[in-house]
Amino acid sequence: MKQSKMFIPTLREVPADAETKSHRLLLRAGYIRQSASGVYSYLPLGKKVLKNIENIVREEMDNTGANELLMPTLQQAELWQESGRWYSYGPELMRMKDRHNREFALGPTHEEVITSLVRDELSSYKKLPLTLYQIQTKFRDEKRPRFGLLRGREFVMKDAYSFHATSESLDETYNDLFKAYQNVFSRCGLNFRAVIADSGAMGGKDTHEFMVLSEIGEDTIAYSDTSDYAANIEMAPVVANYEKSNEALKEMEKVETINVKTIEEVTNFLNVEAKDCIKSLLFHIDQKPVLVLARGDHEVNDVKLKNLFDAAVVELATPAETQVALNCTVGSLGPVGVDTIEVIADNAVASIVNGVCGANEENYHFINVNPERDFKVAQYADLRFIQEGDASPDGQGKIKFAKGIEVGHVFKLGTRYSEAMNANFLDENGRNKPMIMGCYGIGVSRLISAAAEQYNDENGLVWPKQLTPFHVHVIPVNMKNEEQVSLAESLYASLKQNGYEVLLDDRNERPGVKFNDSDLIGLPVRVTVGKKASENIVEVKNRKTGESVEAHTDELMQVIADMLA
Ligand code: 9G3
Repeated sequence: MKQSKMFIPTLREVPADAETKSHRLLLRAGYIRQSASGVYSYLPLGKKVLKNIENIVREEMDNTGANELLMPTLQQAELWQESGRWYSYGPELMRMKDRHNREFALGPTHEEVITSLVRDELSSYKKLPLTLYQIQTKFRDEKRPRFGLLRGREFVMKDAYSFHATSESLDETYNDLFKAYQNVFSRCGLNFRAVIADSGAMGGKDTHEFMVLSEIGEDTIAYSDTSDYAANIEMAPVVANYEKSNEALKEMEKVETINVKTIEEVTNFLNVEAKDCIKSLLFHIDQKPVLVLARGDHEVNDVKLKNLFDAAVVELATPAETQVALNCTVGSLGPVGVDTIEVIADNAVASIVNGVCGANEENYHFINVNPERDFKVAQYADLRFIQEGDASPDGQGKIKFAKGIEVGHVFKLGTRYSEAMNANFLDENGRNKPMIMGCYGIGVSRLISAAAEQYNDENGLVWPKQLTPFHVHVIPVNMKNEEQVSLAESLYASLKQNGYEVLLDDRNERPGVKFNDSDLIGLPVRVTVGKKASENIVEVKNRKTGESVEAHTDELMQVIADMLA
C-alpha cells in the first residue's frame, strides 16, 4: 500500500480526553476516531488490526469444529420477553421502535436469538452437540464509556453458543473452547491469565475469564505466588483459620464517641486495632434489609452476598433507608439489640473478643462487645474480599493481586435459556428435555486496545507481527531523489512478492515527519532508503529493539525474515 493513498490521519498533539496510553496512541497514530461517546470508526490501519484478530479467532474457533454464522443486530422485544431479560435489564439495553411501533433492541449479546433459532430447527439428540459462533458488532448503552475501545457502547465481539444433550458433553466443549481461547490470546502475543470468575446474572456454574495483565485493568485478579491458582477477587474464597485470643470476656460498655464514624476514626479515638472493630453495613438484598458484619480490617464482598442469598440485586442501604430501618445514621450502625432485621457475619467476626461496634445511636459506640453473648448472628459465612497475603484457596502459597483487562469469558450456562424459551430435544429414550448450553465470548475490538496497551514505547505503537497492519515500512528519505524512489519501489514490489504486507511512504514530506509517523504507527520493521541507494544499501531497523543494520538489497529478505522471526 502506498501511504500517499492511504487515510492515516496522525496527530502531533496528545488528545486531551484520552486517559490511557492505548487510547492516546490509537488516536494519534490514526487507527481510530471517535464518532460519538463510546462509538468509534476503525480507520484503515485499525481495520487491518481488527481483521488480523478476527482471523486468529476464526481459525481457532473453526479448529474446534464450531460453525460460523451471522445473526441479526435488530432483535425483537418478544425474544427478550421470553427470556425475561427485557425486564431485568435497564437502560444498558438499547431499545427502539420500528415504524409500526413494534419494540426492538440493538443486540447486546445473542443468547435469545440463538436459542430461538436452534429451538425451531433442531429437536433430536442425534444433532447434538452443536457449537455456533459469530463475529458481530454489539450495542450496550454503558453509563460511562471509557478508554477508547476498552469500554465502548458499540463494539465487536466473537460470541459462541453450544448446545448439548448431556452435561458431560458440555464439559468437553467447554474444555475445547478453553484451549482455543488460550491459543487465541497466545497467538495475539498477550500476557494473559485464565481466572475463575463469577457467573453473575448469567446463571450456570463453571465460568472463567481471560484477563490481559495491565495496570489500567478494571478487574483485580487474586493469584497464588506458588501455584497457578487465579481468580477474580469477586470470587476468590477465603480459607482462613481465625485464631480467637483467650483474653477474658469483659463487661460490655457504651462509650461516648463524638463525631467518630469510620473504622479509622474509631481505632484512633479508642486506641484499638481495626481487627478488633466490627464493621456493620446495612444492605438491601432483593429488597430485604440485612445487617452484614465484618472485621474492621476486612471489606464486604457484595458478590459473595449475592451468591449466598441467590439474589438478583444487592445494594447498600441509603442514609434515608438506614434511618427507617434502624433509626440511626450509616456511621453508627451496630448489631447490639437488633432483632427486627436479619444479622449475618463474615466468618472472621466469630473470633472477635472484646470488640468495638456502633451503638445505633449518633456519637456512641459499644466496647468489650462479644459475638453471641451481646448479639445474635443468624449465619456466619465467607463474605469478605480476599486480601494480599491471605492463604491461596488451593492451599498452595499466598495471594498476590494483579490488574487485568477482561478479553474473554466462557460460561457453562446450563438450561437457564433453553427452559425459559422451550428449546427442547428428544433423547435416545424419546424423552423431552431442555438443551444444556454454554456460551463463550471474546472482545475482538477490545483486544486492539489491550494489545496497544501492552505493545508501545515513548515514540508510539510497537506491534507484534501477528497483529500488525503491515509487516514492513519502506521509507525513501527524499522523494525528489530518483535513485531512492526507484529502489524503494522495487523493494516494495519484491517484499510483497515474498508475502509481506508492506507500507511504502511515498509522501513528499520531510524525513523527520516520515520517521515520527513511522514510529507512531509502529510496524515491526522499517527499511530506510537513503544516501546509499546508489550502492543498493539500505538501513533496516527493528522497531521493538531500536537496533538497526545496513543491508545490501541482495541479503535484505534474509535480514527481514530474521527480524520478524
Ligand atoms: C444485556 C445487556 C448487557 C449485557 C448482557 C445482556 C453482559 C449480558 C453477559 C454476556 C454473556 C455472554 C455471549 C458470549 C459470552 C458472554 N452485558 N452480558 O448478557 F441485555 Cl444490555 O454477554 N454472552
